[in-house]
Amino acid sequence: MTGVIVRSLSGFYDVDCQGQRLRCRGRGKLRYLKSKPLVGDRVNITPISETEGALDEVLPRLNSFDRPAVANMEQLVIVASGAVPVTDPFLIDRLTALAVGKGCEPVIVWNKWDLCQAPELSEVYRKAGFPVICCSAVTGQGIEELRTQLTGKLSAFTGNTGVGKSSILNALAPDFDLPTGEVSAKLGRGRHTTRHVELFRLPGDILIADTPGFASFEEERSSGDDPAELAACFPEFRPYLDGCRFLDCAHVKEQGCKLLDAVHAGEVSAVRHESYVRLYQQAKEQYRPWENKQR
Ligand SMILES: Nc1nc2c(ncn2[C@@H]2O[C@H](COP(=O)(O)OP(=O)(O)OP(=O)(O)O)[C@@H](O)[C@H]2O)c(=O)[nH]1
Ligand SMILES: [Mg+2]
Ligand SMILES: [Zn+2]
Repeated sequence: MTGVIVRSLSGFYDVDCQGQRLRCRGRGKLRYLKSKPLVGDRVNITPISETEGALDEVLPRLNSFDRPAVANMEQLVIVASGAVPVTDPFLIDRLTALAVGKGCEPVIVWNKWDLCQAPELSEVYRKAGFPVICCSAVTGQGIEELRTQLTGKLSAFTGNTGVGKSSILNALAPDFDLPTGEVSAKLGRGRHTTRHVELFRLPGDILIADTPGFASFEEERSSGDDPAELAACFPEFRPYLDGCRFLDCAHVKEQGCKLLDAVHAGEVSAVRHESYVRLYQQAKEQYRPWENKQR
């Protein structure tokens, strides 16, 4: 039987096979795999009883992420908030670049619209070409628009802790009643309420993973990818990447850079370019081509 891993718990995997859920133990040979099976992995299993099975094989992946730890994502739904905890645009830019680099479509969701609206920033991402949905898990605004965006796809929520990922899932499917946590206004950040990754099936062919959020103080390491490939992970930069004076232009501060011209002319967002420069510098420091890191 073929199914999808919906949850992983110390050595066991809950696998959804067309709506039937089986708890599977990984077979011995899985231990020799280089990477652990992840939520979202398509797997072959052998049923042992009505509720149990053995995980035989992980099928080839479309992509995989370390954080959130998921595989085969068609969409990465980046949940942001203008209210506490305020999302740093740099986090959004890092996640969009990560997703695009892995062939996964980023979607930006501005939640807590009832508390704080962020029209300028949402416009930045709309102009960059990403779907942007402004919503509120409390009033229900934008939730149906999000449902349409999720239909027919395998997606994962990500974003900083306390932005409302689990609350949005509850708004999409009120019978889930997932735990959500108060954001501590004093600290300006929430504790992680969601502690494991779990994939949920919703009516209308929606598969969506809830994941633990990022703490606002975390400085994430870059993925070790080639810095020269980073600019193309900002889709709106692509029309400007070929005409620079120098063939090896880093598009950071070089003379005759077409991308910088576009930033100065207001055609490309300066916020997005600043994030690019920061990510480029991190990637340059951490690039280790001789380690031949696997994606
Ligand atoms: N006013 C308002 N509050 C919201 C909204 N969405 C979530 N909240 C509140 O924000 C707090 C955090 O929500 P969670 O859903 O637990 O956030 P999370 O992103 O799942 O957090 P982690 O699981 O820790 O990553 C809760 O107190 C929610 O009630 C919203 O749209 N408007
Ligand atoms: Mg949560
Ligand atoms: Zn350039």
